[in-house]
Amino acid sequence: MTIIGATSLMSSKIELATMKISAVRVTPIAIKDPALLNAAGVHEPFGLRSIIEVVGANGMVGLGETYGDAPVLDLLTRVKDSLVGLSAFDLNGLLGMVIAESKLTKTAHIEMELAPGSMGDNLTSSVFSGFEVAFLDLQARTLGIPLVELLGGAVRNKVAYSAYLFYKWDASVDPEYAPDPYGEAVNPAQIVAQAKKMIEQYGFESIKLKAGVFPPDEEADAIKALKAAFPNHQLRIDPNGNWSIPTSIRIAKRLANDLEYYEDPTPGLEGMSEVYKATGLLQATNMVVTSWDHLKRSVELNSVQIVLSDHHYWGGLRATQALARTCQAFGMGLSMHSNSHLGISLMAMTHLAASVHHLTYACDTHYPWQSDEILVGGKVPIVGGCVHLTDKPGLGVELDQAKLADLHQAFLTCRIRTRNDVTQMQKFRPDWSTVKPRF
Ligand code: GKR
Ligand code: MG
Repeated sequence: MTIIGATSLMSSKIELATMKISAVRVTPIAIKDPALLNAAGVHEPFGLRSIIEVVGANGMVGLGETYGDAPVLDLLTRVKDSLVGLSAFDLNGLLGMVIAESKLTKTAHIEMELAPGSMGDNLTSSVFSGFEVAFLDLQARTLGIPLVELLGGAVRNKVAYSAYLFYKWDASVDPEYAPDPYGEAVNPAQIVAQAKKMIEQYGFESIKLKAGVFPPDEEADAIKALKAAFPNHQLRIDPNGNWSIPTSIRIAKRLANDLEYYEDPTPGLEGMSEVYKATGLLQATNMVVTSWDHLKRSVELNSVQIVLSDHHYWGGLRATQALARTCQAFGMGLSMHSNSHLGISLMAMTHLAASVHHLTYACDTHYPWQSDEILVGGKVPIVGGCVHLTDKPGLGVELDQAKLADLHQAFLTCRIRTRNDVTQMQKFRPDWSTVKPRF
């Protein structure tokens, strides 16, 4: 009996060790996006994502999601076939292949910021992270365990997200935008109405206002109005580096007692450091610390006290765990950034956040702004402001192939190939240009 048990254990070990990738599919999709305003301009009517399916020799499929902009899609597409034959457990082999292929890439460096926080220099990480999540999902499905177990296990069984408010136009501004339930938000009263609607539906307990759009005092008035309407919620404001140092210091003084943290008020590590010295208000970033080099310099200058992690550009789930440890070592807090995304990314963010003790802030998510989904059963539920983990294997979600095909068709017919909020704004305001900081 013992001998049979040992033999079958050994053979299943061998099966796992030789569990090869038999196919990899990368499908670009376009998802409807509302006219959300930011420092760069306005969101286009579609956001781009890449959906990754990694098929194992056991027939199981691991899922991943990452950016869908042309440089990312190009590198994903060029790497994917070289992964066939690799062990689903060989994440270092995967990294080596992505790095090798990216060295052959001649992507022109993007000088202009196309959207706030768009990181042209994090291409390799954005591609690796999409595959890494799919590999980990396949590993976990093969083992019959939730993905979080591969990250060391869950330290919490639900992950809190924040209500991510945007100034926005009504869809009627252009027939290309699909109608959305929120309508226009261009003043404090409409921002409060947006928050009420979102919080009523999802139960969020923290609120983030995307700022850098209207004159800073009007945006500070919106925070004051939110504080009056939601006295017990944590509040954040994020002008995406669109305020000068004096403006940032002045607004910090107005909002000192209202904010949980001040996110990217002004450009650059040096600028952020000056604002912190003058105000003492905790500062967070997803713009000035997006690599290990930046982190080192930020520690030297004390520019930011909270890093917004994002596995899509920090190099995957495991690299983001390392970032968490590093932040902890330097006494820095950790939160989480997002860009327009669907449920596979949301679940990857959730499994990651559930595994990190140090992640004590509610995470950002654009998910309430997305009406499209490619998952069986539709959208991932957000209840009481949280996404709950389940005991389903892997990420815990399944792909609906018919919905994937529809959104791939949307990609084929939409004109967008790389996100550009600046040129989209120029459609409405021909004289619009990138000025940083604008206020
Ligand atoms: O979706 O407009 C947006 C955001 O401004 C996004 O581009 C940022 O990367 O959400 C991000 C942020 O926190 O800066
Ligand atoms: Mg930000």
